[in-house]
Amino acid sequence: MERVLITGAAGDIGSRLRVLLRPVYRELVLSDRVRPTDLAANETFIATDLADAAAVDALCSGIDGIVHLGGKSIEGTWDEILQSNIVGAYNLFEGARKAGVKRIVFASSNHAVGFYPRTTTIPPDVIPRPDSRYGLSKVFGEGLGALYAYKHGIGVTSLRIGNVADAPIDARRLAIWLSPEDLVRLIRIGLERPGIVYEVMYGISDNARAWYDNSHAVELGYAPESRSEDYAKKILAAEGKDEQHPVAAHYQGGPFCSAEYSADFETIKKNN
Ligand code: 15L
Repeated sequence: MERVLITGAAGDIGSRLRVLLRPVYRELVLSDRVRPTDLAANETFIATDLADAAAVDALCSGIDGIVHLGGKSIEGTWDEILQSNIVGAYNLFEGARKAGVKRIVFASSNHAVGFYPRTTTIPPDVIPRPDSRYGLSKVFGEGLGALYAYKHGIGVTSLRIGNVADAPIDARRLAIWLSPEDLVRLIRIGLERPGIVYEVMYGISDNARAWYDNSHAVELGYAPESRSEDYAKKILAAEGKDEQHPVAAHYQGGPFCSAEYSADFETIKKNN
């Protein structure tokens, strides 16, 4: 991997990642709508709207590996999600195929499977249960990954990312927190590990309260070094006593599950 493209490079995760990946790869090509103000000598910025297929084709030219963070990172209207995350991801995989890109790491999300209860521990091969239009777009992206891996030979890794931050910010995030340094470890497996065809890993650190069975990631060489439990005492002591929506409290996706909720929760809970 010499030239690595990061889409969504000016976003929260992208900004942290650039700093950590700069010393690892010879050149980082960064794309976003807004130009970062602090470009390093080995970073090139190309402003790109991911919904513009021709622009994405040009962006992918000469690239060895892609970290696809671009698009909307929270819930949005159908039109926003459609353009940014569905059309955008399709254009990206198509651009990569045409340009002969070898590897893609796709930033999926815990919200692709957000409707699993917090009382369950899920492996990567569960049936998707998206909790939002945003989560649904991540299921689509994972599907694209499998299609382009098996049909076109791009080595693809989908990372179902929990929450990337310097430290977990609340009780829910004690289960799903991912430190930026551990994110880099996962990305490097996706970009560099020999033999990757299509893999799904959970993007979490070494979290004692995790809702995910990430043993497959460990088999692939993941050795996380951050532990959310180190922050648990402080977080739980500071956690507000505010009443949580029962749907948000029950499911892993939290407030993404309770937003716009209109089902009969008690009946669903009883039958499933
Ligand atoms: C995500 O997928 C979002 O991108 C991020 O903003 C957080 O909301 C995170 O999930 C989460 O579940 O905490």
